Amino acid sequence: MRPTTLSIAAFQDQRAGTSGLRQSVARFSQPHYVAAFVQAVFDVLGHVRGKTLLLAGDGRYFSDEARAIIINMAITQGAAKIYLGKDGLMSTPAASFLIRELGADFGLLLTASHNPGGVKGDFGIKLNLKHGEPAPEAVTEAIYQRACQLDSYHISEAFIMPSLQECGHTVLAGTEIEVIDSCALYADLCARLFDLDAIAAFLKKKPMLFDAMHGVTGPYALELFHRRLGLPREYLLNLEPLPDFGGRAPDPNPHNLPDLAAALQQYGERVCLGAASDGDGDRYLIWGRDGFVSPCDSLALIAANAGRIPCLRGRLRGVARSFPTSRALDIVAAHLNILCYETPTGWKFFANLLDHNLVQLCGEESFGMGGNHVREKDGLWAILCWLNILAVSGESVDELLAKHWAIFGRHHFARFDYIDLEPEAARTMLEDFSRKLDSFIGYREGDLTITNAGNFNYRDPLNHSLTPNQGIQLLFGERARIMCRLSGTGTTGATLRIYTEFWQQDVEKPLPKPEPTTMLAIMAEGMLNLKHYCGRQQADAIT
Ligand code: VG1
Ligand code: CO
Repeated sequence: MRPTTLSIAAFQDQRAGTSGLRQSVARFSQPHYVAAFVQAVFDVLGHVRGKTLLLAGDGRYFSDEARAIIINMAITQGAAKIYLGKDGLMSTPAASFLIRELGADFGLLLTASHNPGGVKGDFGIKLNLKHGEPAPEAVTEAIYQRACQLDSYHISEAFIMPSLQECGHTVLAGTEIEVIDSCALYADLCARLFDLDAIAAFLKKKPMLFDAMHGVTGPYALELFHRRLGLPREYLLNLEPLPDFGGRAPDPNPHNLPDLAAALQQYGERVCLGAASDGDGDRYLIWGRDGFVSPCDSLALIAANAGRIPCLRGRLRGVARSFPTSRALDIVAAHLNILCYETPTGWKFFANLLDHNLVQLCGEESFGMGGNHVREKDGLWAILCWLNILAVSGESVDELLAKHWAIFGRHHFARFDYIDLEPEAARTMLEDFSRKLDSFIGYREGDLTITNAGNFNYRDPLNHSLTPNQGIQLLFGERARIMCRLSGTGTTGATLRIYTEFWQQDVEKPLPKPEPTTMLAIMAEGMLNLKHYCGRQQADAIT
């Protein structure tokens, strides 16, 4: 290896969004783009000399190229050690776990999560710090500022990439490289958190279907569900990680899961549920006989049934949800007499609460849930929570939900996405809306009245840092809510998300007509003046 310093013109677009830096593959593959971002990361973290770095990833297109650049730069700049997943694969939750477990200083995760992959898809890099937590905004902002100024980086010529096909150690130019089987280590962790014997016995009677969506969880599912829990292979779908995820976005919502839907039809009553996870393994979906479980309900139900899950039993002191996630969780928390924290969208805001053990369970409406075993949401962990409850309760997914709603009422929830809006128009629309919010207080629609309206600003209860303007919400007392914000994970145009929630306190009574979540979204479109600003009348996707 021959160290060299390359001069570059700085990139001005390396600001991380909700979860890491995400751009199209076309942008990421510009000469020096990855290297410039990585140099900015190393500079902001001090330096990489003598440090241990963990490199994870979901196997998407462009991972090999990016990984080679990062390893080369880390070795050139004197890293002590680099951990890598076998075949270059490591899920986001496994990376979060292993950064802490193995004592790495930080991790770089090569993933754009649920975004599509392939030559025409997206690529991304997430940065996680030494507790395994996603880098907070102060750090990602400093990296962006550094990248805007960067005029050179350090790399070597004649670098030969080590093989990732076998686990083991090598030393390259003074840096130790260790390839690990993260699937086995992750499954060992799960064995400490859940009653795997009870789950295995249950799955023998009533198997589940799992769709890995050609993302990173395929090998984890083989290790955990097949080898350790004895689930026959035929129940595991789309296990092979593919660079383009088989051509579909690896986003586990029912629209993207035709194979799982068909298998659920085929197996009918013979399976207990259908499940799936996203590209990098931090999200999950649970599909019962009556349809998929709303992630907001799932979170609330897991909190209410914590006593049936070994890692949560007797441990819940607090719970947290992102602000657009329904208040189904709040009702359960009040019932359990524990605190419920409300944070902005994105897992990084939960990390501090988890680190200080203020919360032991958190979740988001976007199919994300996790506990304090790691500092990321964890798709397979969420699925195991459900399986553990099913195994000990003897009830089905739909029976459990029906019971839950009978006790706590049902928070109907829907998310409406308006994709590829003109970014300037979308921003102006939200700014103008936010200035008018006061005028909506007192507005009535049927028997719902707006009681409060404002921007969602978050103050971290521990370090007291303020994160302002994370979205807008309109409250109809406890009964309903409208939330809206712009997505921070897209790579083209702007995506507006409108979220609506309606609490049906007594599920015996019929829902009002028209259907409240749709009615509230139509109301929000009107208040935002969406058609006027963005020329749109209808959502592109409803979940
Ligand atoms: C989306 C979700 C958010 C999630 C984020 C990262 O962000 O809404 O809840 O934390 O993706 O998830 P946004 O800004 O597009 O709404 V993942 O699985 O992409 O790491
Ligand atoms: Co993800």
